[in-house]
Order: sequence, then C-alpha cells, then structure tokens
Amino acid sequence: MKLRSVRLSLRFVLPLALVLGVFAYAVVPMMDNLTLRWFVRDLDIRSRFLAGALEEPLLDYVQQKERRKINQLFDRAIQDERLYALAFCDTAGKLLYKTKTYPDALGCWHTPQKKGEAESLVSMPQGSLHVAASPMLQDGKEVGKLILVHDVSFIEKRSADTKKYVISLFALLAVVISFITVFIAHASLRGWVQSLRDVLRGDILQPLQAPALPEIQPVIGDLRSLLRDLNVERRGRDDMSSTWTPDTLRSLLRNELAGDEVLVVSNREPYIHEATPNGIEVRRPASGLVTAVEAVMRACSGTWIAHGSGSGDRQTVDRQNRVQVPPSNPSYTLRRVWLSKDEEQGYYYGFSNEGLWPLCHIAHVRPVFRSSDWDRYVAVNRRFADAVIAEARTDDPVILVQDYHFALLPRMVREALPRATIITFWHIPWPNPESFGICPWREELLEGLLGSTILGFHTPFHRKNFIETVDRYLETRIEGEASTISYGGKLTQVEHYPISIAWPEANASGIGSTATLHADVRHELGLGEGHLLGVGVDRMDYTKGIIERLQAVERMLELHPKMIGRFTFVQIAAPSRSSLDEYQNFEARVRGLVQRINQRFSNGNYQPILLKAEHHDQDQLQRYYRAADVCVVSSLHDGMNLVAKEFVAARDDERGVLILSQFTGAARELHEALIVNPYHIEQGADALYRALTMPADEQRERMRSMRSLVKDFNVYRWAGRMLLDAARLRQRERVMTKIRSHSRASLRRVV
Ligand code: ADQ
Repeated sequence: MKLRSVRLSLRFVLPLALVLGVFAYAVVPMMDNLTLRWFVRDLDIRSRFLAGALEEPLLDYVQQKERRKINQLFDRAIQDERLYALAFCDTAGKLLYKTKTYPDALGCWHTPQKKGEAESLVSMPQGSLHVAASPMLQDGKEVGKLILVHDVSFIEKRSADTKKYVISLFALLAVVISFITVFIAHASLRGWVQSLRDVLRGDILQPLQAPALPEIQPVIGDLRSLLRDLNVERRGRDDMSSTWTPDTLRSLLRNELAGDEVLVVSNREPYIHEATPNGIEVRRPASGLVTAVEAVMRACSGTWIAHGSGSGDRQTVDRQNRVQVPPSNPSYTLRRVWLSKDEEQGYYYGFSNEGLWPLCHIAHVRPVFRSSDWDRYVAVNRRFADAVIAEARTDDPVILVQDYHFALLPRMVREALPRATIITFWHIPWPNPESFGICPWREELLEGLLGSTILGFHTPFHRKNFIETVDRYLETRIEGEASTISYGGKLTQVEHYPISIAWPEANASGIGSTATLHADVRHELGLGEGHLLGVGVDRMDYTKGIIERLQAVERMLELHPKMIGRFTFVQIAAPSRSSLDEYQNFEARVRGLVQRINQRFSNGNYQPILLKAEHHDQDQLQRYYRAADVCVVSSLHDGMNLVAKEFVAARDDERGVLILSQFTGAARELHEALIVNPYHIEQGADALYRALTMPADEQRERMRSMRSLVKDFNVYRWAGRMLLDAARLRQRERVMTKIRSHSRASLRRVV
C-alpha cells in the first residue's frame, strides 16, 4: 500500500480503536461485576447443596457428640479445592466444631438479612472468602447451623481472565472492523476516482455518455460545469499567452484548419459602392458587425456573401457578382446577393428589424410580426443559403453566419453540406424564454439556429437564455454544463465569445497627436481650448439610449450651472433603418429634445448639445474619440457595444473617461468605466459630472487597465477562439469518420 493509503487507513483506524478502547473501558467493569454476581449465586447454590449432603451424617454425629467423626467428615469435605473451611454452631450461637482452616474472626457467621449475595463475601488476610450459613434441622426443628466457607480467589482469577478475553475480543474486533472498512472504503474510493477520472477524461464533447457510477450522478453536473469554467479560464490563459494579431489568425487557419475554406455570410456588406454625380464612391457602413468581421476577413481571406445594397454595387461586380475588397488592397472576395425592394422590405426591415430586433432588445418597443414578412425572411434565407452552397468549393467549408438576419440559414446549409462547420454568431442579446416565446415562429427560428455546429453569443447570460429558450420550446437533449444541444442527432455547441475590435497600430491613423487633436477639434466646433467635450457615437437607434443620455446632460447642467458654457456634448448618430416609422419617430424625438435643451441653456454661440446625425468615416470618429474628455455609451440594451472599446483603444494618452451602461455586454469587461443605469437620469448626470471633474491620475489608472484588456481581448482573439473550437470539432469529426469507416470495413471482412 502506498504511504497515502497507510495514512488514510491510520486516519480511520486510530479513531475507531480509540472509540472501541473507551467502549471497552466502560464495559469491562460492568462485565466484572456481572461475572462476580454469577459466581456468588453459583456458590450460594453450591453451599446449599453441600449443606444438604452433609446434614444427615453431621446431625447424627452431633447428637452422638462424635467430635472425631465430625472432624473427619469436615476434613473430607474440604478436600474439594474450592471449599475452604467448615464450622458448626449450636442454636445458642456457640461454635462447636470447625476445621483448622476456619478463620476465628468469622465466629458463628450471621447471614445478613435480605441483603445481596455479594455481602456473603468477606475479605480476610488469607484472601476473599464466600461464607454461607445453612440451618440444620432435626424433625423440623433447628438444632444449629453449618457454616460453609469457600475460597473465592478463583473468582478473581476468572474475572481477570474474562477481562483479558473481553479486551482481546474488542481489540480483535477493532482490527477486523477497521480492515474491512478500510478495504471497502478503498474499493469505493477507487470506483469514485475511476468515475471522476472518466468524467475528467470524457471530454465535454462526449457529454451524452453516462458516467459509470450512479452515486456520482448528483455531482456530475457541478463537476462538468466546474470543468467547463476551468476550461474556459485555461483557454483564456492560453490565449493570453500570445497576443492575437492577423498573423496569429492566419497561422491558426493554416495549421489548425489546414487552409480550409472560409465563407462569411451577413446581411450588411463591408463595402458599399454608391453611384454619385462624381462617379462611384465607396462607403463603409456604420455597423459593429462589419467593423469586427472585416478585420477577420482581411486576415483570413475567403469569401464574404452579403446583400448588395449600394446604388453602384451592380456596376462594380463581375459576372459571378463578385468583387475583390478592400478596394485599396484587395485581400478577399465580396459576393453580392441582390434583393428586390419587396424582399428587402419584408426580410430586412420587416421581420428582422421590426420583429426580431425589438424582440431581442429589452427597450420597450413592441415587436411586429407579419406573416408576409416571415415569408420573405424564409425566402431570403433560402437565397443566401443557396449562394453559400454555390460559393463552397469543398464539401466541408468553415461558414461564419452573422446575426439575426439568418436564423434559418444554418439548417438550410447543413442539409446541403452536412460536413460543413457552421459557426453562427448572434450579435444582439438573446432574451429570456418568455419574451422570445411571443414570436409566432419561435420553433422554426430555434430549429434553424440548431443547424449550426457552434452558436456564439457575447455573454454567458445570452448563452444561458438561449439554452433555456430551446429547453422551453423544443424537444432536445441539453447538456447544460457542457453547453451542448443535441437536436435531430446533431450536436450544437453553444458558447460565449465576447466580440471586440482590432487594436490600432501605433501611429497608424496619421490623424495627429492627441494634444493637437484636442485643440483642432475644439477649434472646428467653435469652442475654446479648455472647453470640456463629451461624445456619443451610435447608429440612430432607440436601443442606444440617446434620449436618456441627452436628458442626463440636461440634468447635469441643471445641477451644476457652472458647466453651462464650459461643456458641450457632441452626439454623432449615423442614420439607420430610417424607412421604418419607429426609427423616424425616434429621430424626431431626438431632434426635438436637442432643440429644447439647447434653447434652455444656449448663450450667444454656446449650445450644450451638437447633434451630427450623419455617417462619419473612421478617421473622423477617431478624432472625436481622442479629443473628448468623456465618451457616453448609454444603451438600454446592447449585445456588446464596440464604440466603448473603440474609445478606449483610441486613447493612447491614457486620458478620458468612459461612461458605460450596465446593460451592454461591454460592461461585463470594462469594469473601470463609470457604470450607470441609463434609465436613472440622476445617476447619469452624476456620472457625467464626476467624469468631467475626475483627476488626471484616476483617469490614467482606469484607462490603462481598460486599454490593456481591450488590447489583449481583441477581435482576432474573438475569431480565433471560435475557429479554434471549430478546428477541435472538425478534428474530432474526422477521427470519428475514420473510426466508423474502419469498423464498417472490419465488419464486412468478418461477414
Ligand atoms: P451595432 O448595434 O451596430 O452592432 P456597435 O457595437 O456599437 O453597435 O457598433 C457600431 C459600429 O458602428 C461601431 O464600429 C461604430 O464606430 C460605428 N458607428 C457608429 N456610429 C457611426 C457613425 N455615425 N458613423 C460611422 N460609424 C459609426 C451590433 C450589436 C452590438 C455589437 C455589434 C458587434 O448591436 O451590440 O457590439 O453588433 O457584434
């Protein structure tokens, strides 16, 4: 046995021996007492028996006063080694006859009345003696009494022997019980350890296998979830060990995915060609999704399939509707899909943005579901799925499906390309099952998404909501801890991958130093050098909390009038989905509010809010990010929010304060921001004032910490983690296929 086992056994045996020792210590005196009582009772009976046997000859001799014969009778009787002495007393209590051994001190023994037999024991110099007096009767009349004295030293000897046996018995019992218990404990421990090992080794990709021991079932869930967390943490640490760059991503594709084909599908295209009077112009859309995925595509090459929405798009593609992008430095293919006005209306504006967008964002705007929109949504998903299938050069490409516009596409592609690795990323929040349940086509959407190999969300919370929704509305097998869903014999891994941005290379922007920008931007806006500047950058969308943000600015100016004339807030809002009523109303409300606040606090040229409701290119945004004292992100609900990360990345001077809504995915990572509840206007106002008066040291400390996080957890890591997981699953699938074909071949040989 190993030292550990010996120690384990001792740890068990010693307490057991101790318990048994204490037990023996309490029991032995009891046993002693009991055996003594048995022996005394035995001697009492024996004495009566002997007296009966001696009575007749003794009385004869006494009557005849035959002293010699009486002595002979007595001497013969005490030949018995236990009978020590005899004596005879007359009724007057006079000792008439006795053996030599009879102790004088006993005299004519007077039997204690109604006392315990033990009291017939006397202690004499020669040892313990048992004394019993038996009346001798002649014709029914007492003529004297015979006193019988037994030597009880044998009782002590026997008692000592009994004690010895009892103690030995207990000791033996202790040893036997200990060994049996230790043996059983060892055996079950080995079973447990084996089962735990199986669980630990049983990769979370094999969650459907039941563990060997039923006793381990109750903890298996906790164990797996612990493992998962450890795995995630380890993976995070492994990832941390290297800084993720486009090169890391490229080598991952080369080494882990053996150069497999990568296809991206999204609604929004990364480059929009617009026909203008000056010719074709290229525009980058204001979209978090495009910002992130474009960086990845530049690194990975491959084909990006998207809706060709620009007025000059058709003029710039080849016969296969393809164009190489980025225009300045082509590195991947953009394949455009054309949609009719009707399709775009139903699928994009209707079902996606009037239905799914408000359904998934808790921003108190009612989703609208129309059957006609749904029909378009299904048809357009089919169109894009067909485009993906047509673009695939192999039967097992890696397909990155982007966002809520294509919930049905994963299953459609899976049916045509069963070996494809489909990674679907849901860029917006996923609501709880009750909220999602109001969608009339909830089952179809869930089934569509479960065609994915991997389904990604920004946060663990959205992932959990999705799993619970599936659990509520579909018959599936869910391994919550392993985060897998098995549906129709196919497994989908549901994970969270927080999205990020590409970390800007030092001095890459060429837009000048923060110090010069600080002055330049203020100058452009007609503000003085020391003027305090806040910035908000969003699509004009009701989920972004623009109204609440402006109300917070107003409240701050109310509470701190000294800021009037000293502080200006620039709200940059790119037009978005402006053909929808909800968005038009929203924009009108924003404009109205800006006007009201400006009227209230304006003074000469001074206006506290500058609304720039137009698209800005990245350089312009960078200038604002770097010139601002504070950036406010106050979304009412947001999957991640990349503006928060862009602001942090832009601040290489380690200055500036980020105010961040607690309802963004980014708030789970950027803890050093001033986190606010955007619905709480007072809190927003306080945060704004605190940001504007925050000492430089504190700004630096907070900004430094956030910068280091965003730098490490950049968009390449986001994509890298998904692709690594995909590579792992593909590897496993290949091994399984080999095993399957091998066993089929063996079976054929046997047959
Ligand atoms: P969006 O809702 O588009 O993204 P966000 O993450 O903030 O939100 O990204 C907006 C992007 O558009 C940023 O890159 C920003 O620079 C750019 N942008 C905003 N206003 C602009 C303007 N006026 N002019 C030019 N560019 C502008 C969705 C989800 C988010 C999630 C992203 C990525 O709603 O929660 O973070 O996808 O997954």
